[in-house]
Amino acid sequence: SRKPRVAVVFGGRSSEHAISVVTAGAVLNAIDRSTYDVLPIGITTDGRWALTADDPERMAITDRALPDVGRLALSPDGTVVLPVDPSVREIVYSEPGTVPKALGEVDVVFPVLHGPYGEDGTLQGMLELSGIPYVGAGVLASAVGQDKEYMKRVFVSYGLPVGPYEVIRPREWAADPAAARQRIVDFAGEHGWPLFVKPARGGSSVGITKVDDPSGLDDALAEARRHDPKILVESLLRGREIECGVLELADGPRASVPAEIPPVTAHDFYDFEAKYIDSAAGLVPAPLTPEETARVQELAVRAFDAVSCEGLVRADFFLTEDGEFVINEINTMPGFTPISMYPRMWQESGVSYPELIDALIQAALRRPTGLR
Ligand code: G1L
Repeated sequence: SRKPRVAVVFGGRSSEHAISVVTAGAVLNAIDRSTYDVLPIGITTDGRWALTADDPERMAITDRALPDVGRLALSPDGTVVLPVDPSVREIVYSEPGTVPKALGEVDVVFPVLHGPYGEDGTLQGMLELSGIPYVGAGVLASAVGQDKEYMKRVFVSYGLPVGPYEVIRPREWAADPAAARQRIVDFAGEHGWPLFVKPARGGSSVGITKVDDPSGLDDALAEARRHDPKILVESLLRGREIECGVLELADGPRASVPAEIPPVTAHDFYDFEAKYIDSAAGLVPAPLTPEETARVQELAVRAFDAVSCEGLVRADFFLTEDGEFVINEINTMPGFTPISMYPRMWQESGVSYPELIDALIQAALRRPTGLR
């Protein structure tokens, strides 16, 4: 029988467009071509979908520039939209907000997209409506995974330990910003400074400020509000940063060997460049006792189940000075180049990068469309 056709969808209207292109290049490089037919579909920064050349070399960072879909969809002289995969007869380059017909000819979508319209459940909803299976979290888990407030509420209701936090909703801010600000000052009075002020939604670390005392609060709130009208405030949890990967196998979700992110000196916290680019800094496996390892693995699988994740999740924890794990967040689309933490944790657990890609596609193909 013919090979399943996998559409790798990447790029998109995100500030992390280039990271997505680089990641998709790594996936195209590693995916087993004797098992799968592959269709690379890039989304330009203005939201057009294009069938791009299956050419991972053009998707890497070079000394001249970061890769982007706009250029990939053009022939090397920059003029013509590239010829499509010969087996696809129909249109490839679509208007913003529409989907190329090429998607109708795929068996499974492998989304490699960051943030809004990519990992927030909207793409997943479009694929549900189209009846096309896809790798990774579904609509609800994707949306919960993009909202730090609801993520915590779900964790709490499933008995997972979370740190102290406060939310400022858009309407509260509009009605009385001074009262909202005072609520944060009172929170700090109870839990101590510094605070982290974050946009409540959106996956990356943009718009996050560490605030050491009340004098920095107004700027931090303004900065977070540039990215999201809903704000989340957390107190600093002192302790070690431990991550654990979860992968859905045929017999259920399994936890990887955990990793430790060493404290960073150059940055105030592990920012998004560090997260995606220099993740080689993480220690795999984390130096933990067997009991600590078992505990964090149990909590990671519980977080996967709490949010009804599918396929994979990276769960991020603090190991506090009194030896307790506190869950910070989950990521339904973690950094995914071969040197990113999630693939490295699985490598250390005996699952290579190509095997990981295969396991994720198999999980997507096993799963029924519709309610599950
Ligand atoms: F499809 C998977 F496997 F679920 C998947 C897709 C995308 C895992 C991880 C990612 N990661 C990314 O797309 C990104 C973090 C590179 C966003 Cl740009």
